[in-house]
Amino acid sequence: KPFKRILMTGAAGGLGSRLREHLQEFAEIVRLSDVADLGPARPGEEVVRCDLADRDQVLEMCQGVDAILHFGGVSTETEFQPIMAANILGVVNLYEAVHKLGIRRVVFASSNHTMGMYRTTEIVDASMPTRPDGYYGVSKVFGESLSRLYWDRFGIETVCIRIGYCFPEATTHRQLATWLGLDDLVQLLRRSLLTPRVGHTIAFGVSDNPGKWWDDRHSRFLRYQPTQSSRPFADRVADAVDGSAPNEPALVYQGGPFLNIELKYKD
Ligand code: NAI
Ligand code: 15L
Repeated sequence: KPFKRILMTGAAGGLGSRLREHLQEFAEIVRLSDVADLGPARPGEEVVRCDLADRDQVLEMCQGVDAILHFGGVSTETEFQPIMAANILGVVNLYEAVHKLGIRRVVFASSNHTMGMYRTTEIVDASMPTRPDGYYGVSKVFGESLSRLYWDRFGIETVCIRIGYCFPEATTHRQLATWLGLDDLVQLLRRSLLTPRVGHTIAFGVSDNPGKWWDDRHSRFLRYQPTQSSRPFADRVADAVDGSAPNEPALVYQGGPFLNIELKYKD
């Protein structure tokens, strides 16, 4: 196997639990971590409870690890405090540990909400300025930027995957454009972990959907070739009336429904 031990943060989450059985191909030991309960370790696994906001716990979690899939954190737009703790302080703690321990590569679950203020009529590529649509998007931009710093100063490699909509089914027009199938996500992780030199790369986590908004010209060297598409969901979605006026922010901007969530410092 390519690695002795890899770590996945956020392993109790939606993506973490769907990915769990697919991680064995990457390493002899898969260390799963979350602040939430993960149940008992299965063969080939280790389970570590860790709050990303706790610097000492993060250092401990990263001991003995060869590469990291960083999926832990707040995954939606909400009040700033928990985003700051898990996504901003959390990623600072993670990269500090990565540097101290000499870990060479990270795959960071970034998000399409780093550019949610582009319009749905625009095609976005990785060289365009970020345009986050809320605190959550800003926290992902922070992670992308911090990982860039650690590449430029210390040569630690990161692939930031701006994930679209990675759930089993697409049920809205926006989800048809942004959908990412699980097999395609696994392929992206494989290419991100195994491509010899990735430096600091921003890739788009999207399947081969008709009408997608993102152009992967800057990450083509990863040789990610999606084998899935949202096309099979299109018939069901075609007639769906979502009740929104065409000029509503949720339809105008790529960030979609996150545009309807108020910016909240605290509830
Ligand atoms: P999720 O919310 O189901 O899972 C996130 C996990 O992180 C949870 O198990 C949670 O307990 C853990 N977590 C939260 N705060 C933490 C903390 N302070 N310390 C340690 N762990 C903490 O989210 P999901 O859907 O599994 O997404 C995984 C990652 O991928 C997230 O970083 C999310 O932002 C990103 N992503 C997911 C997309 C999707 O379509 N599912 C789209 C774009 C990005
Ligand atoms: C995200 O970043 C979220 O983590 C996920 O739950 C979805 O809301 C997705 O974006 C999306 O844009 O649909």
